[in-house]
Amino acid sequence: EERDDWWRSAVIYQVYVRSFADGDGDGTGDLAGVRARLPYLAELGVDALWFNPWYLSPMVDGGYDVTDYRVIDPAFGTVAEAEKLIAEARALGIRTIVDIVPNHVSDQHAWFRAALDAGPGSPERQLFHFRPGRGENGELPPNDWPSQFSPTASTWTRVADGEWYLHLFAPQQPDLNWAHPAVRQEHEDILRFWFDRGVAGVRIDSAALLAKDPELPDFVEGTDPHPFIDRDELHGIYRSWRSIADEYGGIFVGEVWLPDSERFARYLRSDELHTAFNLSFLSCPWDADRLRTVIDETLAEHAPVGAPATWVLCNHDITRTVTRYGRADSGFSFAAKEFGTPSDLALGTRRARAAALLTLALPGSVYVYQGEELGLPEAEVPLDRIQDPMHFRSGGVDPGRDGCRVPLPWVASAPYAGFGTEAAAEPWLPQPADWSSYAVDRQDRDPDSMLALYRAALALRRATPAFGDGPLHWLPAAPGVLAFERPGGAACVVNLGDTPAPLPAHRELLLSSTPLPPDGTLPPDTAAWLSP
Ligand code: TEU
Repeated sequence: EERDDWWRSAVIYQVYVRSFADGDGDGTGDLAGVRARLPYLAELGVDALWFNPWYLSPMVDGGYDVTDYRVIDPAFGTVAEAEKLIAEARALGIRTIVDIVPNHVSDQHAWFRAALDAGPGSPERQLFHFRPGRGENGELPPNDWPSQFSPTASTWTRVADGEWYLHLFAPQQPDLNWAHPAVRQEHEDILRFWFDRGVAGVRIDSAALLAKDPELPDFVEGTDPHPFIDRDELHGIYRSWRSIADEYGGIFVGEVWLPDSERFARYLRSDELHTAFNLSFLSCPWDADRLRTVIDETLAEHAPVGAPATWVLCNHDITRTVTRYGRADSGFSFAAKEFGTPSDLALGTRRARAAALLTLALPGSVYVYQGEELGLPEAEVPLDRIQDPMHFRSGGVDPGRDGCRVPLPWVASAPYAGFGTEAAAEPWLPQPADWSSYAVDRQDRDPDSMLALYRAALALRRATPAFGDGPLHWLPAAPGVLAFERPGGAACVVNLGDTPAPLPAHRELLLSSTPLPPDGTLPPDTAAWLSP
């Protein structure tokens, strides 16, 4: 059945192509690997796939450094193959969302190479932020903006002729000048290029960073407007993008990291973005009061603009959920990298199972990051194998984000846990020794596995449309317990306390995150879905 508001309640699976499945055996995931696993994704029961950038790229930042938006990186496949994938997924009822990175391009992009060649004062340089340096000989960067990858790294790099260019991320990711009409035109054409190829939606990378104060002033804490975050010019850009999406019935999800909920909601006005990631669970500890506050605030900020909330437990930038929830501070510091003892991981896994049922019962749409359905922990990547530019920008202090990007385990008995073909090369990032214990084929046969839980929950969510977009009604509950009801009366109860909690009476159990005792109580770190 076709619904044009599918996105208001969708479960969207995030595919980090490089690490999903390797179809040609070169050690890197690819479109052939995804196509071969479409039946797996259909059986899992997701509504859409969001693909991290799959375009031509030197992969300095895992593809967030794009050389050409109209070409698929040859390590992944071709545009013709992407079109096949989009159509095959659609035939299984799965929509496709692509990732557009408008803030910057690769330093290998034709525009940047031309800008380097053309020199100071040229029209080619106007497409970026080139400036002379400060100091007597221009030897100091034009301003003091800190890098998004590390507070101690600069956002400026000097080129041979003495000018500097701005890059909020790595030096290989020069920022585009969004005040230039050609930059706007090019991105509108790119949107059409992918909508014409059948995609249902677009994720907008770093969506609040594109616009810059043209004076590029030093950053003074508390300055309003901020010189490069959340500037008003952005809303005009997204309004014109929206009119393009509307021609195709396509949708947007913005990566809008903003602490201020009113400012965040402005991106969700009816003529701008359909949705934006609500990333508040990523920095919220496993605590009933704190989670309830986050849920209430999230729903309150979305309500006035009529946009559905999105729920995110994990993504390719964040320490994996079971590792976060296994920590003494239970998830508070998503960027910290401690890997946890086996008993931390057991606790984290238990909580991640409960968190899955919690998010899947909340109003709105839910994002599931590949491997979350397998309960993968954050992997410890040996220092000499780390590839993430965040690690290098921080001078080696931050291990970076590779630990959540390790290639997936598919077949326990196969080399490299079946990430690739029979005689495949070693995966681009090494897998931990126990990776095969998480393999899909093993979990497939185990009714108590994380995979079995996700399959059951997604099937039940489909059969219970009230678990999607719509109102939420809190039920009375013991301290440390969250209990709420959705339209039609289905309920979700989560025990975040350390003693068993009574379950509401006169309801039938639909699903629990771990098996329940016969005495009708809900053990600590457990969630249950109950019938009306
Ligand atoms: O991330 C944007 C962003 O703000 C990141 O710096 C984020 O704060 C950090 O990763 C948190 O640990 C997006 C992409 O999701 C990320 O993978 C890219 O590296 C980045 O943009 C640059 O394109």
